[in-house]
Parts: sequence; C-alpha cells; structure tokens
Amino acid sequence: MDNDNSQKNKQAKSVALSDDSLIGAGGELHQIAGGTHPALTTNQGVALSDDQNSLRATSRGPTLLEDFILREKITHFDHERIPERIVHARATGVHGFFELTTSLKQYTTAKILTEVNEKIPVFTRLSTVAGGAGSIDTPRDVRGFAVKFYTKEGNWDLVGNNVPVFFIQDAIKFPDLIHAVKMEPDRGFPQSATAHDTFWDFISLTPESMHMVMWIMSDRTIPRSLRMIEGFGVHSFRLINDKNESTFVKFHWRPKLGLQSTIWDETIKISGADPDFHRRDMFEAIQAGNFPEWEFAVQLFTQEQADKFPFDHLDATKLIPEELVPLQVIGRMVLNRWPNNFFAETEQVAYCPANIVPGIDFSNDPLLQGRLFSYLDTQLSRLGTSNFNQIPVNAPKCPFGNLQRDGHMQMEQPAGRVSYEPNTLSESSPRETPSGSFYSKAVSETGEKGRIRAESFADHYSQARQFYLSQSAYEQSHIASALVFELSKVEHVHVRKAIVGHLRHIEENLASRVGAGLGLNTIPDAPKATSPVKNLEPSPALQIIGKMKDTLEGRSIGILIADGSDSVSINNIKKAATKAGATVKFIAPKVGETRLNDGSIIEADGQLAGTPSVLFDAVAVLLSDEGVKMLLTENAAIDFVRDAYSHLKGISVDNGGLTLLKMANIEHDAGVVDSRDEHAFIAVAKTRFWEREKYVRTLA
Ligand code: HDE
Repeated sequence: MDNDNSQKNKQAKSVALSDDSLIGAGGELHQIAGGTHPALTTNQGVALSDDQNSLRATSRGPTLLEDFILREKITHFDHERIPERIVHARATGVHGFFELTTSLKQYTTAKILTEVNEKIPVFTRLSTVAGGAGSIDTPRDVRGFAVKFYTKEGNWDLVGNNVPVFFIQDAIKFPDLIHAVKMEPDRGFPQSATAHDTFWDFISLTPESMHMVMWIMSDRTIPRSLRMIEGFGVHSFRLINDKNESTFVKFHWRPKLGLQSTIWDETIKISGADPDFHRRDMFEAIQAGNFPEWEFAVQLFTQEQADKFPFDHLDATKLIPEELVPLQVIGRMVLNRWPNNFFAETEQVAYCPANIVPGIDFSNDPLLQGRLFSYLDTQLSRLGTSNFNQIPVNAPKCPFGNLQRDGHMQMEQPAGRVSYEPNTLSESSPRETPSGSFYSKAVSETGEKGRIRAESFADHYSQARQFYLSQSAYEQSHIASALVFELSKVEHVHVRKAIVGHLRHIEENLASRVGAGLGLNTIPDAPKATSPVKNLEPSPALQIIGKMKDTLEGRSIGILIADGSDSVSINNIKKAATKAGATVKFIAPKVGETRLNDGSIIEADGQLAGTPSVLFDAVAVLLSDEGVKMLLTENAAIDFVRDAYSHLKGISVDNGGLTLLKMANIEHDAGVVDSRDEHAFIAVAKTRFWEREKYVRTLA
C-alpha cells in the first residue's frame, strides 16, 4: 500500500526552480538547491509565490485578515494532533508479510490458515502500555504485539502482548487497572512506570494479577530489542472447519533472533542515552535489510482436553504450558518495510480484536468479550469518524462494500439510488453470501445470568508459583530485585507489606528475599487464598536465558577508539564481528576524524559522551598509550567500561584498554579477552556473564 502524497503531487503543477533564490524574512536571499519541484500550493491547489512572509498592511504594520494563506496554514497546524491511544500510545509500526507454511485445513476454513506459501501483507505495531506517545521506549512495561493481516477474506487483527497472560480476568476492571498504572491524577507523574503507589495499591487488592506480576517483574518487560520479543494472542480463540467442528487455539509469535533482555540498571541508562532506543533499532535494522522475523505457532486443544486442565483456559490470567499442549509452528512473519509516514500509518492504524475472518471465532473469555467492544469504540474518539476504515492502513486489501453510508470524512461516492438491503431496485448492490462467508459457531450455554466470577477462575497463585519456580536462579533474583526496586518507590508501607504477603503464596523464599530487600523486620501474613495453591510441574519454556540465541545476528558491537589506536586490531575485530552478523559502530572522543597508528582515518559513529556502552551488546576498547592517557580523566570513558562490565558484557581490550579497565577497578574475568584474539571476543560477545553479577550488584 502506498499512501504517500504522490497522487496529490502528480496533480500538482511542476515548477522548475533552477537558479533559485527566495527573498526571506528581513529581505535576505535564501539559496535553495536546483531541480524540479512540484509547486507549493494551498489546499485548494493555488500555487504560492511566497511562503516566508504573511500579508502585512505595510512592512511594519498589522497583518491582514485577508491572508487566507496564513490562516489556512495555521488552522491546519492547530489541528495536527489527534487523541493518543489511552493505552499503548508509544509504538513502532512496520509493514511486512505473513507466510503460512503448514495448513490447518483440518481445523479451519480460514484461508490465512490454510493456503500455504502465499505472502499476505501485514502491518505490525509493537508498543509499550503505560506511557504517553512521547514517552521513552524502555520502561519496565509489557509490550503490545498487534498484527493486522490483510487477508483475502478481510482483515484479521491479532492484538496481543509479549506476555501470555493478563492482570485481570474481567474487562470491567480494565479502567481501574489502567488508572492505577498511569501517572497519578493529582501530580501528573510518574510517566510510564509501575513503580508507584497507586499501581501497587491496586495490585495488592487484586490477587488475580499475581501471575502477571511475576511476568512483568521478570526481564521480559525490559527487552533488548523489539526484534527479540515473543508475542501472544493471550486469549483462547476458536477455529471452525468445513464440518462446523470447533477447536480451541492459542496464538504465539517466536522471534527468529531469540529472546533477549537487558539488565535493569542498563535499561535505566539506555532510557537516558536514547529514549527512542527500540524505534531506532527497528528503523536501522529495516534500513540495513536485516528484516526481523517471527515464527507463528499455535496450541490446539479440544473442549475435552480443556476440561482436564488444572485451570480454566477462559481465564486470561492463565497460560497453557507448552509441556501440556506443544506449540506447532505453522508460519512466519517478516517485517520489511518502514512506513512512509509515521502519523498516517503507525498513529492512524486501528486494531480491533473483533476483526476476524471466516473460520476463526471468539471464546467466552470475559476479558476478550469486553475487548470486542472497546477497540471500535475508542477509534471513534481517536480518529473522529466511523469512516476510519477508509484510511489506507486500515482498509482491507480484498474487495469490500456494504450499504453503510455518509458520516464524517466519507471518501467514497457510491452511485445509484439504493442504500438498503434487501432491495429489488439494484442488480449490483452488495448481497449476503450464504456459504463461505463469516459465521459464528453455534454453542449452547447453560447456567444462571448474573455478575458471577466462575469458580474455575479462583486459583490466583498456582501458575504464578509455577512461573517463578521455572526460572533459572539468575532470573529469580532479577524478579526479587525488581520487586524490591518497585516497592521501594511505594510510599505506603501497608501496600509494600500487602504485596510481600501475596508473595508468600507464590514462594516463601521469594517473600523473605523481597521482605529483606525492603528492610522489613517480619514477613507479613499472607492473605487468605480463594483456592489452595497447587504445585504444578515447572515449565522451562517460560525462561528467557534459555531462549537467548548463541548468535551475534541482530546485535551490535561498539569499538572505543582514539587517536593512535591500532588499525590492525580494529580491522580484525570489525571484520570478525561483521562476519558473525553484528553491526559495528565506532565511538571516539570526537565524531570527526580519528587518526589511527598507521595514519588511516576513521570517522566515528558516535561521540563518547553521547554514546555509552549501554547501546551495545559487547564492546572493544582499543587505545594507544597516548589515547588512554587522554581518557583517564574522562568520566564517560570510565563509565563506558564500568557499565559494559557491570552489565555482564563481553569486552575486548589491548594494553591501552586494559589500563582504562584498571582505572575503572575492573577485575579481569572470562568475559574480558585480549584484542589479539578476535575469535575469543566473538564468543564472549554472544553471551552475558551471569556469574559476574554477584560481584557487581547486590541482588535480592
Ligand atoms: Fe487493549 N486496548 N484492552 N489489551 N490493547 C487498546 O485500543 C482494552 C488487552 C492491546 O497497537 C485500546 O486502539 C480493554 C489485552 C494492544 O494500536 C483500547 C481491555 C491485550 C493494544 C484497549 C484490554 C491488549 C491495545 C487503546 C480489557 C493483550 C495496542 C487504543 C478487556 C491480549 C494496539 C486502541 C495498537 C489497545 C482496550 C486488554 C492488547 C482502549 C478494554 C488482554 C496490543 O481499546
């Protein structure tokens, strides 16, 4: 889909501006480059001779109301902003395609899940939840994972997250949850953070959120890159086949680059060094042709199987462990085209979980049911019209038409006198298609009407415990430390204590670690659980560390250099890292020319003060004696190596680099290697040195 202004520009009169100068404000001459440019016009198509000066009564007199050019331009500008999303306002959107590799014909009639080896266009938007549109990319937060498939049978939106469960079971609690997590209404902060009183107060009173709390306190919510997150449809959906048989399904996305997270201290520093870290990372990867890819997988299960699960699959605070229902990979998604225009596409795209296609249907998950209402409703205030489906990024790519009419910003001009159905007056107006079109699965429901939470939703802790116990020891200490960090920002002691009480149901040891981290003398009592906590089998698939790939693909290496650095080591390391798939960037005290020991010149990609090591996966520090002398009094250089070390990264050093490491009090360990051995560097660059962590920070 190409929705740039080319149409408009094609219509615009072309004006040759060859020898070009314009008289600007104050009468100076502004030279502009020669070439052929379309005429700059008003929205009515009137070409402008002067876009620099408004119309004045005299050169120093009042501006005239008559100036329609000024008025039009300012009026349009005044209305440039539209309401941002209430949640998921901050995001990165990319076009791409989906390709099915294994047909699910046995289970569904949906062409998107049965026609293999076809490239179906998608638009994918990856977001944070709590912050506003201008907030940082790297808070501790869930990531939205929304995919719009432009299928042959209409748009299918899979609007998921990078965590497979949710905080609440019933849609009616969503406004409360979001009000609690967003900035507090009296003070207007914190922006984009769960570490404050109202969030934890709400959580302390909502035990069903405890499973999700384990996920958000894990490193899943501080990803290294949006290209390295998993995605989950969260709810159960139904697939329906040509015999009208229904099978339940959960949808999963698994990143080809593996799963990778940052370390909390690193994340905080990235937020300062580059608030657009994830958006830039995606933009640069797409520009370089390193297109991110995800496997698409399903978990399929029947009602009979579901009846035997030790939880209710309609409860969005529960997941189905892979060990119980294995994932079947059935396709892949590749993101390969950056939008032409951020506002037109990433901002105006309107996802809706109710957008499904024939052969797919909803489950009774009460959270999903509420979502089916909310998304269409929110687009009306965000995009201002019921015709938002006509915006190119939202329009289906298959033929579509109906007898809905008029409304704000109607772009279509349906001809003829018929705008109703059925009718006898038109032979060409759209009609129902009795077979092969959308149908809802006939399901019999029994029971009493009422505001009732199902008893099968009562177990709030067993899967939280399972998640915690499934993690490696490093990950468990990150979860405990994240809880200590967050709760230490909570002013109300009773709220801190209430959370620690809940943790006792998950794991006594977790509660005492967090309690100790908060300086509590005694560990508070656990609240009464609505259902006994079960000991479920650990699920190693829930870890992150085990899913980090042994590769440098998609990763980046920073090489710190200064005048006199050794060109041979630099070239060897650059060559080896590039060969291993990494992007290499040079950091130097100045961005201009850095002269190496053989007289060759490198133009650095980043200036040291503005390019800290948190922006890289591993670093090399290659400095001459004279270079390191200059940097010993440079705090940014000391921080560069200290942070790389304390963020458990591989480091390659020559003699100069080693001197800097000594100045920074860094111990030599297995992750620090000699720059002459570039292969050793590649090996250490692919991993993090978890065993180093106990020497560099106190974890709970
Ligand atoms: Fe959303 N959610 N949500 N949500 N959600 C929105 O829709 C809502 C929920 C998710 O990139 C809003 O267009 C309710 C679960 C994503 O544009 C809004 C409930 C999951 C996105 C809304 C939920 C999500 C949204 C705000 C509880 C994971 C961003 C703007 C019943 C499965 C989509 C908009 C994009 C956005 C409502 C819960 C994912 C207000 C009422 C669970 C990825 O309609």
